[in-house]
Amino acid sequence: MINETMNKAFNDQINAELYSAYLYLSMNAYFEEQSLTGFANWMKIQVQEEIAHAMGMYDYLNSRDGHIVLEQINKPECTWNSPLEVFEAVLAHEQHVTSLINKLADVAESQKDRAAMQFINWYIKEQVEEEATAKTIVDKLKMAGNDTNALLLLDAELGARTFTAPVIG
Ligand code: OFO
Repeated sequence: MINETMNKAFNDQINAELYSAYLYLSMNAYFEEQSLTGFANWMKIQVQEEIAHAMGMYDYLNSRDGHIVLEQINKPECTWNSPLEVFEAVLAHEQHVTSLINKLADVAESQKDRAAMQFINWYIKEQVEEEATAKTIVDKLKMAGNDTNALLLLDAELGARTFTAPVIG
């Protein structure tokens, strides 16, 4: 059975992952409105990824005989001035999530919960990928600058993204 401190830390992170899904859904709406369907597709898949991250912890907490408490999800940002601004916000958000996952790992360590430490390792690795992906898109958007053709090429590239359910843990 998981202890109360660890249980609470997982519940908080489930909320943070669901907030990430909500934020990316808001970004999906922004791109849909701009008719940048490839960027919109990328965001929709990111929503699915974040829900999978939340559900990974949800299932884990249940498997450890924990107690799930679902809190209110905050309203996400909904206005941006450019695709670059959106992806700079994605990168900043993922850096923030990395710090949250590191704090979750600190709790597991302080509670000497070795099983949780091992489980959280998957998320630590995932955050490296999350930040790297966002950074690559930020860099490409900077390269594209005001070139509409370059933007549409990137839109086509992001439109090819598909969802594969992650195997967590
Ligand atoms: Fe769940 O990794 Fe992004 O936020």
